[in-house]
Amino acid sequence: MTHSFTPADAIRTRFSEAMSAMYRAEVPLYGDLLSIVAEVNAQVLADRPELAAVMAAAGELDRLDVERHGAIRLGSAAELNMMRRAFAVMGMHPVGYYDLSVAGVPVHSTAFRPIDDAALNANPFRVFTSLLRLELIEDADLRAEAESILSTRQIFTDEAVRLIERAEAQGGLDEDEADRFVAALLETFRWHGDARVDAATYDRLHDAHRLIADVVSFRGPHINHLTPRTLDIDAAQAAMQARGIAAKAVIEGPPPRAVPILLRQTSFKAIEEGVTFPGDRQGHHTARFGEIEQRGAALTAKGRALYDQLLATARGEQGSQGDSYAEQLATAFATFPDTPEALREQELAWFRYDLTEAGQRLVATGVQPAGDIDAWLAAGYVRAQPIVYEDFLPVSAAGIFQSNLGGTEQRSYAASAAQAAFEEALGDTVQDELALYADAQARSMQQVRDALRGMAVA
Ligand code: OOG
Ligand code: NI
Repeated sequence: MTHSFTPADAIRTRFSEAMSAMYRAEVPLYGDLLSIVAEVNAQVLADRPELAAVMAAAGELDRLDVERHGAIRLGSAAELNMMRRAFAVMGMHPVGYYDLSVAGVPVHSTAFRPIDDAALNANPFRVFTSLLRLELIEDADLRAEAESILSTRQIFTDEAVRLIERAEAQGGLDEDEADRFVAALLETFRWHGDARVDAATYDRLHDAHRLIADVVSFRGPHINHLTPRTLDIDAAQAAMQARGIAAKAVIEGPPPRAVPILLRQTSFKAIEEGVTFPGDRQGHHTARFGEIEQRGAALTAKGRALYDQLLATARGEQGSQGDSYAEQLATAFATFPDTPEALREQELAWFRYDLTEAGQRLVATGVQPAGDIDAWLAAGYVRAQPIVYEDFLPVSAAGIFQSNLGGTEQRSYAASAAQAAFEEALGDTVQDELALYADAQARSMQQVRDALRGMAVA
């Protein structure tokens, strides 16, 4: 028997579209964010044809309109384990380990996302996935109670589990199975307003930490935001404010730059939702919010160390001379090189290499140019574009968690990364994002060398 399986990229796209339609219906603000981001992006591409050309050449223009990331928070190892298997059906794999306990949030996290170039360009849908760390709840009784509540929760429908198992056994899903899988898995991400715990339990969990109530009280890990990617977050934020949408005052991440790096994000407090507790008691809960982001160059370990150092400087000096945070950030980052050439020469960012038109013409002549990549760049046969950062930033994520938990509360936990425990729950290791970028860069260099060296020496 021959199978014709639906490509994982196609299942991921269907799922992200279904999620987007669901979230638009559940959180009206999300529709506003999409239209503002679409307008800003169209304007940026119209104003900057050179950027449009670069993105088109890199295959990145098409993905922009569909590009989203979401976030969920899980309650147990078993949930995380099954979630890994569900995402694998869609070609999404765990990348990176984020310890948020340092920021007073009792979770640790990974990002499920596609990893190879073609899959990223097809649809880079990612889900920041956090696991509650019950061991960080100090009150032993409350900890035991939360654990027991979660032990009886089933966040996946039987149909979803059946189709995950079938995909693993067969090596894929046919068209009909893929559609049923998407519909079944969507149930896990939906908002369920009927709490599994009574109002008094909710209050106790909430007093321990709002996030604990959010994870433990409900039937599933409702998707808490779905973020479109803008090419100009300052313009998008101004457009939001002009429409009266309350954005966070601060854009998380690096300051505005000529060559954007990493990730800049801002979030919007979204909705307070009605909750029905057993016995029909009514209450409310704030879980879901809006967020937009701008993505820039992925940094090498050296670039990232410089970024972390400058960010710490800016945060440490905040308010010291009456300057705003934006000013502190701009001052601190003045020393971070801001041209593609400097970022490449100083090995601060990762680059993808390809042939220019002159390089392609040279290949057609069959004449091999002397030297290596640097010489070919100088001669105009090859160009280097920064590789887009596909991951997250723990300091930004913590800021976003904090602002959307609805308060100024700060808890502190003894900082303790627990990657081994996380991976044990996951049932897999997380991939190292730096190794993925290094591979992408090395592959592109090899392709360029293969193209230019398979010929007679000039
Ligand atoms: C996740 C927050 C992290 C981001 O963009 O950094 C995140 C959460 O609030 O569950 O999505
Ligand atoms: Ni986010």
